[in-house]
Amino acid sequence: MKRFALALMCLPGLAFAEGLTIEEPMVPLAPPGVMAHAAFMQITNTGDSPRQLVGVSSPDYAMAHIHQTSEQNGIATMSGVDLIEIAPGQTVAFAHGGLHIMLMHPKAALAEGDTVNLSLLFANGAVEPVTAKVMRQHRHGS
Ligand SMILES: [Cu+2]
Repeated sequence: MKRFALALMCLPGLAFAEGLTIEEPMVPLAPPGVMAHAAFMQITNTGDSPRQLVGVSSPDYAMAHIHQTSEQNGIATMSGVDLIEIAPGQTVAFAHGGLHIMLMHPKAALAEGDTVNLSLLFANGAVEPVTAKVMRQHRHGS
């Protein structure tokens, strides 16, 4: 998302997001050579006005997008998400099989315990920095 990075630099008085709680940000450890990673977390709007999540960026990857996995006729497909509205008091979960942050082409190999830097961009121009931990995850499917 080069365009996004550029737009950020042009924003005067960049504001950090307030009234948001990010819990359990993590990137499941992927086998070496896998070029697509995912990031998961829970985002809670602890403020009193709705928030619109409109994008994500990461300096650690060539590309980062918000994706939604949905299953149709037993086949999982992913599509891009342009806007996620988070109502006051609402928690939006990014998790396996649903919303996730798609991370493409890591700039360096990641090991367990490493961290991935993410920035969540909101419609009001606020940016929420998130540090996700690379963790081993035992599960079947994805
Ligand atoms: Cu995806």
